[in-house]
Amino acid sequence: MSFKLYSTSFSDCTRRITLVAKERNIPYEFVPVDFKLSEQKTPAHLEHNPFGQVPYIQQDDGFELYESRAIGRYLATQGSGPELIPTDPIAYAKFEQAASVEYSQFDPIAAGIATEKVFKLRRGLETNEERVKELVPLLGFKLDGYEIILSKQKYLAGNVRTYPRDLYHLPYGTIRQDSALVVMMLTKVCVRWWNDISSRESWKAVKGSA
Ligand SMILES: N[C@@H](CCC(=O)N[C@@H](CS)C(=O)NCC(=O)O)C(=O)O
Repeated sequence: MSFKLYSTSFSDCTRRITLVAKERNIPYEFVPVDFKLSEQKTPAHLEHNPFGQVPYIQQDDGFELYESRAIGRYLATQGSGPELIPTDPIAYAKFEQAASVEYSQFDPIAAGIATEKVFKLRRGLETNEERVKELVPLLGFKLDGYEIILSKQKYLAGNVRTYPRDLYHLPYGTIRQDSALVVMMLTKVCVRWWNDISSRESWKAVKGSA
């Protein structure tokens, strides 16, 4: 199996895909989408991603998929390598629980901080420090919950292996080395968990680019 990955090199959501592809030894071809030309908003692009965003993937047989988490989940079932999604119903239920934690507890706040501290600067806009001051304690409360979970088990979904949901924290968790987010992650969350997931070879391979 292989696929074409349509995105930009600075897309953080895209790294959810590339790190799962590395975990599962799946080759891909990167096809750049030019944001400077707003290529992601053209009718041709909307045919592939109706929200005018990246990433999306395309296989030789015509199969296409957008939404980075869904793509990562699909890729986790392809290729070869460590089992990333459990088949046992109880373990799978825990996987879904961890998925929900990443998506609904962590991501909205992490994305808000990333928007203020990184994405706005890329667009030549100023960080709203007041907003950051509101968001950072909120992230802190969420990470208190992580401490409780991770003091009882190795990963968010249990003790077995590293599921995509752990790995999906990496793009926003490391978005800028000096960002408040990283400091929060390293001081509040179980450092063992963070060191474990961020030292994966898959992450080392993709963290600098898509
Ligand atoms: N939920 C989507 C979010 C996609 C998204 O936010 N993509 C960003 C890049 S990481 C983008 O295309 N931004 C440009 C735009 O919205 O015009 C996913 O996970 O794939």
